Amino acid sequence: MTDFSSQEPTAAVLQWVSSQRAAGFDSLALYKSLRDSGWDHDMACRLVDLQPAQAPEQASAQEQPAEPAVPWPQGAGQRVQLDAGDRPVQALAVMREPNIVVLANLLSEEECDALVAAARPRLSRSLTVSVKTGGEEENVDRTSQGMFFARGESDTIARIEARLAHLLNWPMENGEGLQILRYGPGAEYKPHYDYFDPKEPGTPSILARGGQRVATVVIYLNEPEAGGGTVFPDVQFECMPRKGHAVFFNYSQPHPDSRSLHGGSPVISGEKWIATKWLRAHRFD
Ligand code: PD2
Ligand code: ZN
Repeated sequence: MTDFSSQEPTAAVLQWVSSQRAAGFDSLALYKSLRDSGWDHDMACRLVDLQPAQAPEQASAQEQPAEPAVPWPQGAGQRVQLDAGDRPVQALAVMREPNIVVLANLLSEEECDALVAAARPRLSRSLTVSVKTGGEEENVDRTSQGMFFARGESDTIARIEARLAHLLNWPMENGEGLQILRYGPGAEYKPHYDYFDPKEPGTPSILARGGQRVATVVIYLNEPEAGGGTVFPDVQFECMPRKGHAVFFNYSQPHPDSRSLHGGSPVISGEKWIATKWLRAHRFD
């Protein structure tokens, strides 16, 4: 758990508060984002000019008492066949701490091909969300090309999103739009965490829209000839890409204790296409 209660506000957080005010966020919205990124009640009130009694003393995401609910493929670890609504999906492997499920047949071959065909003309060098600024930037650790679909952009995308919501028991509205990535030979995505680091200055503005990421689904849209597995270095686990299969993992705390460190190994030959779905704690509009 991150505890900033003993910290004095940095110039970065003061600057963030004034930029968010300029963008139209009110004190209570800013208070909530600050609490979610680890500031205590009194300091969050001070930073947004509220009297302590004016803000509902809301627990930060990190302080919530019981383990918060996170997405999970319903039935994984108890049976192979899972109910994804419109399609049977299989849970082939289940690991705990980190919480990983390898899913078979999440997408049909036709759905994989349709996503690749729709994404191909819209690819550009991949950007990642910067927790320093809250904006987007090129990342040397990520040498792929990518694009985002809007949620529900086509019938195929809406069907896949409804399937994921059913399977994972998580509202469709809490999902980011599907991201498509293409890796050529030598391209990789070095190990990283998908959650936003609560200590970074740009994180509160990212969390203002949908809260933390709590789970990831990496869906394989094709099979590279060699390389390109998804690796979890903390447990030396690697999931190899198989068309239509996926690897799911969740992280209930935005902390390395989740052991959710993961990366995309270099493609050795052929190319690798994936669709990534990130799930947020709250509605993402
Ligand atoms: O391509 C992958 O296997 C991979 C690895 C790590 C994708 C992501 N992260 C991601 O999209 O977050
Ligand atoms: Zn990732």
